[in-house]
Amino acid sequence: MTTPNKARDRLRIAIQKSGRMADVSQDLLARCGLKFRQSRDKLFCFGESMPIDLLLVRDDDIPSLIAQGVCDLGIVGRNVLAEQSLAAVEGTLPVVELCALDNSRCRLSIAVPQDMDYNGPHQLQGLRIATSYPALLGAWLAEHKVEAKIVFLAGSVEIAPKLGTADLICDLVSSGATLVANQLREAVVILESEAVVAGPQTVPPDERGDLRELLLRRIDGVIQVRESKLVMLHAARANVDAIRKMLPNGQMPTLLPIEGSEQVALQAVCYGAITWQHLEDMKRAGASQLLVLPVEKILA
Ligand code: PRT
Ligand code: ZN
Repeated sequence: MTTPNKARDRLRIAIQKSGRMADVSQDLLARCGLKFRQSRDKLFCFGESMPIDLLLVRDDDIPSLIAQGVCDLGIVGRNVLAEQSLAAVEGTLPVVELCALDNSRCRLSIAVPQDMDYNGPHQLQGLRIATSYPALLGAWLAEHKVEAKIVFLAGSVEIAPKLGTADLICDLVSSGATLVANQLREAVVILESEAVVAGPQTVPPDERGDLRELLLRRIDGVIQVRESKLVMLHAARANVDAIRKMLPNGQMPTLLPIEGSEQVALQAVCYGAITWQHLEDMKRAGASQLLVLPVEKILA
């Protein structure tokens, strides 16, 4: 593997090899137009369409691979990035969140036994809390001036209260089913998490820096496209202002004359859902020939 000191001209991205974020990460990069050829050991993917390669690893290794300069970017849960940033090793590059991806959503929460009434952080004083996130939990306890014992567990945190090794837990929650199955109740959310693109704060001053910026712009385009629609309609010029105000998060519309008509054609990219109600309101305001189309690519 290339050492951080040796110049590298290809961008390298770390993503999860297998697990909850593996498929969504591969899918996002494919939507950015990247194609890869996988090595036989299935750990390295060579970029065929652009000089961008992939390293397939455990999610916990992603922040440190970036901090050591082995990878330039990574896709990882904010929970993992935030935990490791608090516990970062001196002399390594600070790794920051560059863009949120709105998938793999979960929250890091303190959960108490179902029969415990939780009415504030002070109640946790002197208790034992099992977690895989000691740095984030420690920071939260310090912020709330609570002295509790942190019991570190790498996995199966939710069974600690049953086993008697802790009084409560601080773990990731998504649907809440795991907590219910273990007679626990979510009391406080200490971090809202989702998948993020992580990287060093500073952009390398070479081709890798340009590639990183290009890829981040494409990722931004892919995220915008998910929720965007192209709205097209006809209207009298006098009604355009009123109709424009009804477009949900609409960008400045393009107006085009219609040959042989007093009316104009309006088209605008809108972010967020366009409901039947939106269309009916626009029709009442004078719009006709309304069309709502999916957007495939955006490059702002
Ligand atoms: O092997 P590797 O180390 O790469 O994977 P991993 O086992 O550490 O991670 P993985 O694949 O389980 O999760 C990767 C990332 O997905 C996490 O770091 C989070 O950012 C995100 N994510 C989203 C979740 C969940 N939802 C989630 N529900 N990670 C874990 N869980 C677990 C949680 O720990 C608990 O055990 O699911 C259980 C709770 O789920 P509910 O639905 O019952 O509430
Ligand atoms: Zn992991």
